[in-house]
Amino acid sequence: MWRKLQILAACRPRSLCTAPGATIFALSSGRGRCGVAVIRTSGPASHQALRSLTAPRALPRARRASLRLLCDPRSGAPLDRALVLWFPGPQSFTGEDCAEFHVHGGPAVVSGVLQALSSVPGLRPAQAGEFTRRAFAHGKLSLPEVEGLADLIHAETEAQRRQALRQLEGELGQLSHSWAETLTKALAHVEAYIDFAEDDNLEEGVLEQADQEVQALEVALGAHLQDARRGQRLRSGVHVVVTGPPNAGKSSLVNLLSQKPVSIVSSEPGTTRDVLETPVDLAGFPVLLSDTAGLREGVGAVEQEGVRRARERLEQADLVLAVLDASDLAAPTSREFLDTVMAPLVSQDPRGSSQRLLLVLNKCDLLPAEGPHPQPWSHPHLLLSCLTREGLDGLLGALRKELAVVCGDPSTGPPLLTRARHRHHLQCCLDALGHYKQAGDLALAAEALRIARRHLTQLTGGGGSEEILDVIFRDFCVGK
Ligand SMILES: Nc1nc2c(ncn2[C@@H]2O[C@H](COP(=O)(O)OP(=O)(O)O)[C@@H](O)[C@H]2O)c(=O)[nH]1
Ligand SMILES: [Mg+2]
Repeated sequence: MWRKLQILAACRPRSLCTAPGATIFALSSGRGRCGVAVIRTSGPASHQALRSLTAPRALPRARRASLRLLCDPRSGAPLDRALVLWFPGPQSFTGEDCAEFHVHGGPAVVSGVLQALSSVPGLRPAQAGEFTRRAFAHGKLSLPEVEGLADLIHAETEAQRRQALRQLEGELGQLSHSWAETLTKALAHVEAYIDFAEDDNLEEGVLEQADQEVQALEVALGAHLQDARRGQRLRSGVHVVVTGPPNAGKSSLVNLLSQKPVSIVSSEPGTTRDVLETPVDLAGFPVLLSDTAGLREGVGAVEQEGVRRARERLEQADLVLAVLDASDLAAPTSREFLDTVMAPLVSQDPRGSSQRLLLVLNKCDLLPAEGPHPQPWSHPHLLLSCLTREGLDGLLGALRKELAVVCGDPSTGPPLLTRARHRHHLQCCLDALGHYKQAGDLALAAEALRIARRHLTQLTGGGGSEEILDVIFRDFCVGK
């Protein structure tokens, strides 16, 4: 039944759903059988909802858990013995009156309580993200905090969780708020000059002061924009592409790292043709690991297509894992790979390219125990055996280091930009500051500052359009 109620909510027209004054309810914990399920309400009829289900008892004390027998208000039939909480607004998650019912998590209990709530006048099922949207509308959360909350709910790895939590704590919002204040001050100086330039009482050097403030802000914004998209990468996953000549052990390595049989492993060269992508949590970082066709020339049409796809994927990689057969470095395919693929990668200007590279020499179990280690390339390499797992710890350590470079440490340093939306507003703000410097007259300069400031306010959600809000809240599930 509660599923049906959610479908009902999804079908309602927007005007009805977002109408202020309606009291919404939803299951806020996960679906399925569980120990405890949390159902909550938000809106002016929340106290009515609590009273109706817990009659004849009075409202519990605010923000204190109380044990109550829940009954269906229509039939009086008992539904469950549950903990209930009462959060009078504005001291609640949404800023409105809220109630919570912590019931036993069986589907029949949950559906019984949801049906009982739907019978209380003034209550209707919540839409996806509607609780958070109300919190935003009542100034409880800024837009970056809302985004942080969405990311926290979706976080699958430790590093993603740390980054989302920082954003939820509002660091990016506070930072852009302080930048907006700087611009307000600069704008006040410029406007004062426009209005009172002739006035002797005007402090000297007001325009120079505004220029200095703008310049300092330009530097700060520039530094944030030059973050190599670390925050975005951490949010959406780092692209790690495994490449190398045929038969080097690429698929074996993908299976080893993902701990599942993603790719077929075979001694027959050219087994892997399609790009096989699998999400992996590597040392707390979210990785999209791609296995690709072995790179070689002069093969049939299907394998050629595989090689084309492999090259295409290689270009999109944040981190390249190049795999070679340590016991077969003199083979023509190994040499060709080193000359045609590795050489351009290694010679890339490290500042110009954000692609990282790890060279792995696999099948080290086939090397003679005594004797010199292979040195195929000036680039440092790691020895590994996918067969015996020798060298795996070393590889995992190296991967952790590389991923920390690609994603940055989400716990330290300035808050990272986690979305293209943040980057867009900061870039537009920076562009407007450029116009300020080039402005031919003071009126244009003041207008440029206003535009720059507007972008910072939009970043935190002020003056954001409905469409943008819709996109952001779409990430939420019903009950959030
Ligand atoms: N001795 C040895 N054989 C390996 C190792 N890794 C992979 N192989 C074998 O090498 C062959 C090719 O492996 P595969 O992962 O399919 O290579 P790919 O073509 O690069 O994907 C298979 O027969 C594997 O069993 C290793 O570390 N040592
Ligand atoms: Mg393969």
